[in-house]
Amino acid sequence: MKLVILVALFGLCLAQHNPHIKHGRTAIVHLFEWRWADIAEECERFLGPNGVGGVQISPPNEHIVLNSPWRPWWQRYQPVGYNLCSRSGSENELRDMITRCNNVGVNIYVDAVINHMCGSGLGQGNNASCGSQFDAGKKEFPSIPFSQSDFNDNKCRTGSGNIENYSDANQVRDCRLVSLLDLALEKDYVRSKVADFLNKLIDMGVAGFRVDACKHMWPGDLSAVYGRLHNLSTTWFSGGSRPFIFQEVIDLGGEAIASSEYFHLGRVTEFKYGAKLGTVFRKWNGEKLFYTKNWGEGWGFMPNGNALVFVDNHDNQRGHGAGGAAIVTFWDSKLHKMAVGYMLAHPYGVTRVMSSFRWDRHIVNGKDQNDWMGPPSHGNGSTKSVPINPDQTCGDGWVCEHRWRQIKNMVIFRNVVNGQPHSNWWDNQSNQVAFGRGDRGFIVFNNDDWNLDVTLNTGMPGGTYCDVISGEKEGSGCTGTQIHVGGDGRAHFKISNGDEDPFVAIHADSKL
Ligand code: QV4
Ligand code: CA
Repeated sequence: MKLVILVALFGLCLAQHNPHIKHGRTAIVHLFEWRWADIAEECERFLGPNGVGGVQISPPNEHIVLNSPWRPWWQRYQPVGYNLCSRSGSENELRDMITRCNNVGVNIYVDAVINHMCGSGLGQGNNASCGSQFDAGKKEFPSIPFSQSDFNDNKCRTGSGNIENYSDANQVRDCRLVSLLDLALEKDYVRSKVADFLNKLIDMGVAGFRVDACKHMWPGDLSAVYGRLHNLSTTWFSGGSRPFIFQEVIDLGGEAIASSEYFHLGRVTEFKYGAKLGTVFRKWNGEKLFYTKNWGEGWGFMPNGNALVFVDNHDNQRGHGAGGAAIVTFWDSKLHKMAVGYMLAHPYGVTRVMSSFRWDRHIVNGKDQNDWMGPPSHGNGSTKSVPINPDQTCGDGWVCEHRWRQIKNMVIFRNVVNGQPHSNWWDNQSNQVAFGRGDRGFIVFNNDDWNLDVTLNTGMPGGTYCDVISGEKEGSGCTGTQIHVGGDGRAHFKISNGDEDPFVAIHADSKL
């Protein structure tokens, strides 16, 4: 009996770690600041057909609208209510998107901002994305409603009311993060309002949540909120499925709060991953790609079953959050393709691909003066839709990394090798490495300043394969380099360090 209860409890805990991705798919893409109508189209025309497992969407609830700076992307991290109406669209558009994406096997994960409401500063005005009334000065948000006693100020012990010292766990959780009004999640009332908001989304068909700013919330409070969440909708998920939870906790070490405090509640963002991988591909601090032979837990990252990994995110691609200049973004496209390729080929973690918009980057003394700039928009501040060019790339300032051939094909690679072990490692004791995934896939990188010319054991069945980086299989042909694997599994690889994409990848489905 005791054992049964233990097993049941264990199962409950692990449940929120499962992304419930459909049809053996594996990767999530963050369509940062996209409109719901565009995401619905993208699910049907691209994500479903190309095996993308899910989309992380921007916060769907009502947020402040700012004039100075003008419509920054970060206004959406300042909620003023839980009506599902935002810069990305209306509740009806949101519902339509969730339905259409689920229908083509693509999950939706919601960015949930539940630690706080908007900033306390009156200078920000009182414009809301759907016109709801609120008064930040009086801490009143009548559309929910939240009022003064639903906030933490009485608990915070700093002079400014803001978080001043990250080595004091109490202030990190009970004081305001950059002046954002901090919710009293210890109150049953606040928990129930937050849970109602998330449950409405679950009932609409979302598969889970990226929970924002978890470092700033007590694990016990989060546990109470998660415990109130419904199971996923049985229209698209099997009965008894718990929502997937991945929690944003930035832990590069050296602070009072560790990501491990959140492991039992769901997955956690592993920020060391992108910071280290960026350093390795940039060859900074004497790092070499061959040191990644034990990539993952061997590098001091969290246990595989807890990790949500990414090369860059919407914060650190523009200098917010953590990771600094080491982070590799679309601005360094050559390195970015390699780093994302490495991540998608490697078995560690649940992977998330960033899909960005371009902005007028203007770095002065290491700081981007335009790190606030919002998505491509019309004169009235409304977000532009995403046009698709004839060559399948995106226009109007949308970068669409997820559509780049090399990244798209590595998402497919990850699906094809899913469940296979990391195998047949090779390196040149420098920045040329190769590894396979059982007998289902093999990848070779040349990040040295000289050519690679070597015969390797791929572990793959003999035959001719199409490299999915320089091209891809089209019908019975190959638009890229062909790789001949002998009956003994060995193949010859030549990669010039001058190539735009100095890496090669083959997998079971790219066999000609
Ligand atoms: C400023 C001052 C305050 C001052 C206040 C006065 O900094 O000291 O008291 O004015 O009004 C914006 C501005 C910020 C401003 C604040 C309130 O940048 O200068 O305060 O608004 O008006 C995003 C942005 C933030 C932005 C916030 C709210 O990154 O710049 O703040 O949205 O709009 C830590 C956390 C981690 C966090 C990371 C960025 O542990 O959780 O910082 N990451 C998540 C999100 C992130 C988001 C938030 C958390 C907050 O990924 O995008 O912050 O929801 O590491
Ligand atoms: Ca808090």
